[in-house]
Amino acid sequence: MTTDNTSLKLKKEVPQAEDFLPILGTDFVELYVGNAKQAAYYYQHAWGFQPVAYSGLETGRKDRVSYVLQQGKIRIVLTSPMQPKGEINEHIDKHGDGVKAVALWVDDARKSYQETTSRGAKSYVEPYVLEDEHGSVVISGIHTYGETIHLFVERSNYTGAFMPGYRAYAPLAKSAETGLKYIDHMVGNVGWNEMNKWCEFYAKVMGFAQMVSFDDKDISTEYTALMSKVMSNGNGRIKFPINEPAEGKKKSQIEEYIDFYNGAGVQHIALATDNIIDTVTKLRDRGVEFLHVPETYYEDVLDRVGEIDEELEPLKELGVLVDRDDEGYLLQIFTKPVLDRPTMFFEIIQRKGAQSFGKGNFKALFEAIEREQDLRGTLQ
Ligand code: TYF
Ligand code: FE
Repeated sequence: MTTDNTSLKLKKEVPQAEDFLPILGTDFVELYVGNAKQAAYYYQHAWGFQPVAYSGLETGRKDRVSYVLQQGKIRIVLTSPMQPKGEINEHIDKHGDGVKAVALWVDDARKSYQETTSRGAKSYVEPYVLEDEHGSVVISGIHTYGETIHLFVERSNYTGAFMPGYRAYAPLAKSAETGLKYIDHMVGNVGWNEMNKWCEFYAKVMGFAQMVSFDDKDISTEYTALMSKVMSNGNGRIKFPINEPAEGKKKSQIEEYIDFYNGAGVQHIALATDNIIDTVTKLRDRGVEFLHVPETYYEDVLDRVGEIDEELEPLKELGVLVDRDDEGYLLQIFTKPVLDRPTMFFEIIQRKGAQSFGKGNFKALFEAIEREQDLRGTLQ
């Protein structure tokens, strides 16, 4: 007879089915924007991203321009059209500035394409090879929610700065980094009753597993509600929460997003730091706007989360939220939308053991978002 404990242990030791889509990490996030030159300035001087590479007229590319920026392991690509019509113009026309591609770093872009399309993924681009004197990069791509895509990027044979077709980008002035290290998670907003469909897509087509699920009872305020499930890949490096709106007295933030983005898309990108007070102080000094949390949040926060390493005063001053789970605690804060449309925003997160998403903060956070919606007149 085995006890419950041993059977649990045994279960863990049974080898898992092989991961058919091993992912090494996020390779880059590409935004389609109206004016890449000025967006690059914003991400460099407000956020502390560093210039990496450039592609445009000077590199022989006449239809589009791209700036590649990096901070820690976070790489962003800002792309604008240089001609009328075409995919990029249509994307911007419909959505405003927003994330087009979440590119995943893989060992084998051909196999990634084969494994996902054979499981039902819709092809965006078949595998192709780019080459220059620094080697070669293989890229393939599939569609996900809305008009968002996943690219698979294989770069083990490449030693250049970014990719063939790019050259060094050396702007006149640089700004210091703000302590951002890696992408912790990227969240998608999808339409009414579409959350399960997209979670099944990540499970079936990409081999992800569900980490957590929040229903409208977990995530509701007096006025609005939403539902959310977190999908994660085999090695846990990639975490994609998916949100859908839920019925409430007033319009939820997810509906507001879908209205202004004209469909499903990336809602927020969570960037990790190992010193949230320092990072947020720097970002705020450079003009990045964060959601305001009422002082009352801090009256009982330590009763809720227990002892933490940080002093409460600077957290309160900046509006940083704290939550605890059985593995540790986390600190997080959310920017206001970084575009004129109330669509995409960023989260800054510092994990101190906790691997969860701040469930204990949902109410305070969603009330803060509702106050912003109210100012915009979109909380009807
Ligand atoms: O990613 C998360 O789950 C947390 C909380 O619309 C959250 O950052 C969830 C939904 C949402 C905004 C934040
Ligand atoms: Fe988040």
